[in-house]
Amino acid sequence: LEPAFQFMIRVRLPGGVCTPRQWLKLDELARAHGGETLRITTRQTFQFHWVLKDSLRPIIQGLHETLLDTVAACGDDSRGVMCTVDPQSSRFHAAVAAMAKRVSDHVIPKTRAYHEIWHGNERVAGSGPEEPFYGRTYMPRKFKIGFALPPSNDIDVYAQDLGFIAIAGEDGLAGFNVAIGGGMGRTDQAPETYPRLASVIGFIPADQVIACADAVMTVQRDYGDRKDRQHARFKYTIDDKGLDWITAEIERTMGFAFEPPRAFTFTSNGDSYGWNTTPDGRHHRTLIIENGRLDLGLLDMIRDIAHVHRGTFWITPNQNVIVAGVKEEDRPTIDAILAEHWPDIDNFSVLRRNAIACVALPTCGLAMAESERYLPSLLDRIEAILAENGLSDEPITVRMSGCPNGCSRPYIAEIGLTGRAPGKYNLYLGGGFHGERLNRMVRENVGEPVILEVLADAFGRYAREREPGEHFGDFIIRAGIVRPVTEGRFFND
Ligand code: SRM
Ligand code: SF4
Repeated sequence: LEPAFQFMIRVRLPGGVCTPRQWLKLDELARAHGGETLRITTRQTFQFHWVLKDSLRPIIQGLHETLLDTVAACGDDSRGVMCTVDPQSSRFHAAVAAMAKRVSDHVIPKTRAYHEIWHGNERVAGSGPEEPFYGRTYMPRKFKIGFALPPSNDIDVYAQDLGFIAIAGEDGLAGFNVAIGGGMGRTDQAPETYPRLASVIGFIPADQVIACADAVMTVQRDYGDRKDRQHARFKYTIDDKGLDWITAEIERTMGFAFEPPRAFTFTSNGDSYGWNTTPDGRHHRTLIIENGRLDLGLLDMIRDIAHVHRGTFWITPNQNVIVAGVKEEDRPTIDAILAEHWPDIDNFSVLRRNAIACVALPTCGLAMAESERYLPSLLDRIEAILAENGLSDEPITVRMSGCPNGCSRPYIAEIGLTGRAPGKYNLYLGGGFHGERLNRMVRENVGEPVILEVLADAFGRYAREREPGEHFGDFIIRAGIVRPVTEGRFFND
């Protein structure tokens, strides 16, 4: 008798855009084979958990019926390509989302093995093991690409190996600033590992995106560390070789030089909640999905919406769902469905709206502590302290991960928590509100009482001493509560 192995399946969904038909298929598969739950991830896609071996093929074949796949959702290759979905930034959304899809299709492995294994396709001549870009050895490590549309930095562009920041011109989209070398993962007690913010190295016209992605990935493919996996991400290649050297090598591979970076401003890395209307007259309704976990109640609600919705769904990097592209006349129908299933759907505190937790226990094999299942109750207590200090309306970013890998991008949160042991976390403060600054550890391996005590002190001072409009993370730095981390390699100093 074979053990009942269970698997996680991650869908490839470039830019987080999904049609109602695809949603209905995902819903059906989750109910039939995924433990009646679906998980929205921090990279704008879906994960099925609790999948038994016999269910792998039905899920992958079911996804294929609606043109979805799981290619390169994991592995040493280019992962899911992200794209800003915040409706406040949607002037170029359609164009840039299409570009994210194009880049994703371009950078995924071209092997036919996936189709042979999961769809029973015959091997055909030329479908051998050699990959045109990845060769036999693929990338040294995972590689992450994302497109940001200022003023929203919802994708956390500084956490991407390769980030493109859209720049408007007089007649539309001019091109992109290119940022390289972001990453979050680190290991406790291993100071040679650290999170790093991506460095902006220049500007490229919009029609050079594929050439640039190819060149950047080529440089990491050829120079990344293939001996030590803990040191194999692009961020370490850049710090080892030097940013100037890497930039020159990318330019040499592309065959042209970057222009100087152009001006841009980010204001937030969160989502815009409720209804938002874009200049094209379309309406977009953000639904808060706490920690991205869709239980049966939420699945029922969104299934009802998917049956009548004539636009698309956008999955946000903050693990929420936007019912996007709704016509004026369809708004009442969507509102009626929401009211029927969840009358107080918007009743989330400002703190909770800006909070993210990774999956962690019970499904993540690397988890050292709870995250998704614990953060909601910790937030109850933090909300109470904020209320005592008159700070309930202050947006403050909180991110929890069950281990130092940082799947919730905790090292750029104003309050970051990473699991060390059951009930114990490292506490970090001082990250930038829109993801522009790393935070720093203020307490190591502590439980809830210490976390709350440190936060109560910091909130008290923030309430008394902050300047108008000053974000919590900025205050923590200005007040000298923590020293700023100027570069990733100094994170552990
Ligand atoms: Fe992650 C590994 C979940 C986004 C850094 N991540 C894992 C695994 C697959 C555990 C494993 O290897 O066995 C987790 C599966 C847990 C489960 O039960 O589902 C896992 N990562 C997730 C998700 C689902 C978290 C979430 O709650 O949404 C996110 C899926 C994203 C997606 O759709 O592709 C997720 N992971 C991230 C991010 C955020 C991002 O990419 O923007 C990061 C930090 C950015 C980065 O890569 O530096 C991240 N995950 C890691 C790492 C550390 C990598 C490193 O450089 O050290 C690992 C461990 C590893 O690769 O060895 C990891
Ligand atoms: Fe698992 Fe750690 Fe990622 Fe959380 S941060 S999902 S515990 S690997």
